Amino acid sequence: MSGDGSPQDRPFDCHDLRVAVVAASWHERVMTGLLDGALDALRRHQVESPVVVRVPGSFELPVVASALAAQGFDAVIALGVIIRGGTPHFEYVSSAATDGLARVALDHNIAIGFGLLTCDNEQQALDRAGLEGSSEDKGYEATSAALLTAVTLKRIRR
Ligand code: DLZ
Repeated sequence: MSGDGSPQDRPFDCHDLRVAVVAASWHERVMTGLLDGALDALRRHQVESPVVVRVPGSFELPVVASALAAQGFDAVIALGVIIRGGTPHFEYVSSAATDGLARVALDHNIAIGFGLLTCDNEQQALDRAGLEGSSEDKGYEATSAALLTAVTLKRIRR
């Protein structure tokens, strides 16, 4: 939980939502924290049988999120960690993943959980990963924000 008193801190009933998680595989220790946080949020919001799909890297998140969105999921939670290196690669992968996920949300009119960490170093990522000693849990936060969005979209469509 974020612990900052935001609406995301109070779980609400999402048992009727179909939710998928797509998770990159780089920086596995951080990813374990993000994935645990996301699954914890889904459990607390009573989401049943979430589908979890792993992809190689964050660059691959949007295309798989798009395929999941096309399958009729109410929300897709995207998790990844990109750490700055010595080349412009960081910018390219970060932009492609961020822009791609935003496009999936708008093209499919679906809630996308934006659980993508873009950090200067591993410590920044660990601080946000919801692990023991972390100050933030971005996997939980991104998931509860997506669930809130999915519930809102359902209400608007009714
Ligand atoms: C190649 C690459 C690099 C250098 N760094 C990361 C990273 O920090 N985080 C991440 O999720 N993925 C990284 N990748 C892999 C790319 O996202 C992608 O999987 C490959 O370029 C293959 O398409």
